[in-house]
Amino acid sequence: MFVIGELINGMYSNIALALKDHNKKIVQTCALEQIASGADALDICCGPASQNPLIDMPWLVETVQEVTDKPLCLDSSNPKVIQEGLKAAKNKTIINSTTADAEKLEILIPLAKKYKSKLIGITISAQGIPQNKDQRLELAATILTQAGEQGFPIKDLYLDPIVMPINVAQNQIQDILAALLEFKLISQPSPKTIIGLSNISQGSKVRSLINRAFLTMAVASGLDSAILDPKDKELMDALITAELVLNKNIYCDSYLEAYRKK
Ligand code: THG
Repeated sequence: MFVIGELINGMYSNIALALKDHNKKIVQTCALEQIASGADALDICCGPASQNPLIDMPWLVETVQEVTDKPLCLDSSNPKVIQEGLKAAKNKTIINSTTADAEKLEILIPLAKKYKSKLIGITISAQGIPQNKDQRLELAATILTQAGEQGFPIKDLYLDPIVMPINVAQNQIQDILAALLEFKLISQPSPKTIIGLSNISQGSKVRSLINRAFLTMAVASGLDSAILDPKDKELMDALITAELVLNKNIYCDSYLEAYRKK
């Protein structure tokens, strides 16, 4: 599982504060803690609090790059913000994200090719977030077709079925798990799959346990990558154990210690 740490996000009050006076230390500590906890890459998102994401995104990228060479997942719905992040990036990058809309695909696929970046395609369109598995598959197919036509390597494409909070869309969670399995079948070679895990528990009271239960199910549905809180130790232990149960890692009594440090 390719783990992308979610904590450098202006949605969190410490990062919002760091963005206000460009406090490097807060961001760099957050980066290093996530990596020490097992993150393979870091999501970078200015969030709604940022007054000037065109400045803040490259500042975050440069600040994080001073302390790590892990890949950076540039998270914005504005392609211009993503482009500023790409320009500043020396580390490998993942564009997060394009929707299935033509105007986004026409900008972001060429950008991903130009910067040799991976690309996340979320199954959202101008019509909004899909309500069931078939709508998710249709949007995934649109993204895959466009990527294929533009010569983007499908192995570098991550499809995201968009996880909905369980307290508002409980009936969709099984569809999301089924979509993860079926995305893999749409094309050969298969695209990769990704989710924003913590979405599922937004607004719920028992957050960590819901995240943990859902992650193990998503792993069983072939999930390749997740944006999550790597500092949640029980979550990371559940992830390692799920991969063990699925025979992706070899068992030994000390498997948690053995695989924690990969
Ligand atoms: N798919 C893709 N990218 C994404 C998401 C996705 N990026 C953003 C998001 N979803 C994943 N990242 C987070 C980060 C934080 C939270 C949820 C998802 C979160 N934050 C607390 C909250 O809102 O309650 C903030 C709490 C606090 O302020 O401390 O839950 O799905 N491709």
